Amino acid sequence: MDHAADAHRTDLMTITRFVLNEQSKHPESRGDFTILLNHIVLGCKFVCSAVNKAGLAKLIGLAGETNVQGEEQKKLDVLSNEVFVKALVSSGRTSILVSEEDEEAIFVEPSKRGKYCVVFDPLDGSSNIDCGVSIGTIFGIYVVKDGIEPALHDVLQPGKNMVAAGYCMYGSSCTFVLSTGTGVHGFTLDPSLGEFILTHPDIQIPKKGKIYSVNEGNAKNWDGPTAKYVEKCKYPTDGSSPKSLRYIGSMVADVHRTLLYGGIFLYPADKKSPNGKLRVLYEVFPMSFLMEQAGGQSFTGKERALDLVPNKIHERSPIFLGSYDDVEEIKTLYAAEGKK
Ligand code: AHM
Ligand code: MG
Repeated sequence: MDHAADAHRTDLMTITRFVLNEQSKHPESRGDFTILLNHIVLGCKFVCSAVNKAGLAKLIGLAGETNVQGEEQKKLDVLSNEVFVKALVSSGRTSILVSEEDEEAIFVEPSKRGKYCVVFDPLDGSSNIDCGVSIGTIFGIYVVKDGIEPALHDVLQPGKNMVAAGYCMYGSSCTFVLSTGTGVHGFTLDPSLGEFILTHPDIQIPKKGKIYSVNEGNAKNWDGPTAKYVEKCKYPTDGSSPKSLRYIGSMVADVHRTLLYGGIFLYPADKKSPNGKLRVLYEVFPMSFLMEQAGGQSFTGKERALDLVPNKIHERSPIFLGSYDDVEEIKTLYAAEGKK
């Protein structure tokens, strides 16, 4: 019998244990964050199970269609949103929720309020569900200002004010990636235990990568610096090898690969979408927070992404994120353009 392996199995670092350890470094903490995170994790487990069963359960149908029982079918993104909203409200630790699925911010009723605001995309990349591509949940967490009635300005804050951010990827395994501002840590769902186990402690993105990731179908509408950068990826002028192109079209999967293997992910502005496509609060900020915590960078074409101050909850921004050196290159191209 392999006693070493056995000993390991009895000492699993679950996500709750990990967060409790972090919390013990702050004696003033009352465990609110651990409770909030447990509710987010519960939502992710629910969505993971629903995504895995989607084909079988015919959950893929359009919202508004009826199933054989005559009940209205819910699309997975609608279902996921309901799950997260209910989980977050019932945690008793939130005051404001911003979801990609809801036009307006949700203000939690006073009796259930807590000190956190959560911004989230319950099921990003959901247009990929039908073909089984990895999709995910993205979230960021702010703290409301003490003693003041929660208001929209509590969530219209720059990304650098987030206290935590993460995503859960529903792929060949279910992976939860989290940062509370002390590095980036990855957990994998052990389906037999129903627990996320620490499998990727302290993720560091390679300083330079060999992959670029962008929807090149938009190339004819790109601006000069983006076009130049992608040209350099394909035809490097410094004697290095061309980069490989990988684009899934599902942000969580593209960013997860970028975090682990290095490289750059771009969703730039173009003539048709001058602000790009991705949403500042629950796509750009959480992923930028993770990139910086892993030693990478994130840039909007104008500034550090986490410095941006959103004016609207569903605002969009161009985004370039990934390995430090790769993002540095695109920053240089935009700086040169600015001097023209
Ligand atoms: P969604 O929030 O409507 O799912 O759209 C966001 C997704 C991201 O996951 C992905 O990075 C991007 O859209 C892909 O866009 P495109 O199809 O334009 O390349
Ligand atoms: Mg989305």
